[in-house]
Amino acid sequence: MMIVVHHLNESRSQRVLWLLEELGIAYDIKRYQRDPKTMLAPASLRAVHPLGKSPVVSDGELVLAESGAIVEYLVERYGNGRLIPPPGTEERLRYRYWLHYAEGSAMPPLLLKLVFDRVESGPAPFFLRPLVRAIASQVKSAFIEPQLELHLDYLESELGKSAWFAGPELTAADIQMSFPIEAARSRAGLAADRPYLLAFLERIHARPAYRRALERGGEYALARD
Ligand SMILES: N[C@@H](CCC(=O)N[C@@H](CS)C(=O)NCC(=O)O)C(=O)O
Repeated sequence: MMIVVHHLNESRSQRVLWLLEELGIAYDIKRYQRDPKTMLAPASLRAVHPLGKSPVVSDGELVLAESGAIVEYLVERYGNGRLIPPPGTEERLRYRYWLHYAEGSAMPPLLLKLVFDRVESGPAPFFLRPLVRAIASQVKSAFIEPQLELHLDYLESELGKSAWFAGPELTAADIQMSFPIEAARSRAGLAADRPYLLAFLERIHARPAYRRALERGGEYALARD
């Protein structure tokens, strides 16, 4: 029985491919293409999971969604202790923290940024356009951008303390954290004053397993330097 990754182009499922490559697990990819206008996943993904969001992984009869849950499942079921700190250690707590933080705390302001950038530059009836733009720009500068700065400053200082998020070794929490950091670079820009974040991206992008996952996954502009 083969693991199948239901993979949407330019999406969070890229990091599941990376994890599978790091663990050396065989898998198949079923591809889904975003609608170029709305960027939404095709309806066919809803046949696999009711939300129709990527990643979804099937392993025999089991169908799993939500990238954090998928990462935990794969590491527990197939990892043999790899990519996870030993139980009872401080690193294990940090591992769990970052695994949750990536989707629970880092992604919401990044998603808001994406949405409000689109509202700001998207179509609107001409008589409303100045108003729509002013509101979007106000929400961004008063709320979204300061929140993003807060998170990026925090991540920068955390990576200044240890090489990887949970400690001195790469863990699956780094794989989970890669998406918000790649998205931050592409949506908000990471300047030279965030050297630890930039070095993190360079280090992960140089890993053979990351490169193999990119080759198999295809289109993923977020990794482009
Ligand atoms: N928190 C979920 C988010 C899933 C999610 O929103 N996936 C995006 C891809 S990055 C998606 O499928 N978007 C297309 C859509 O919503 O139709 C996870 O980590 O799995």
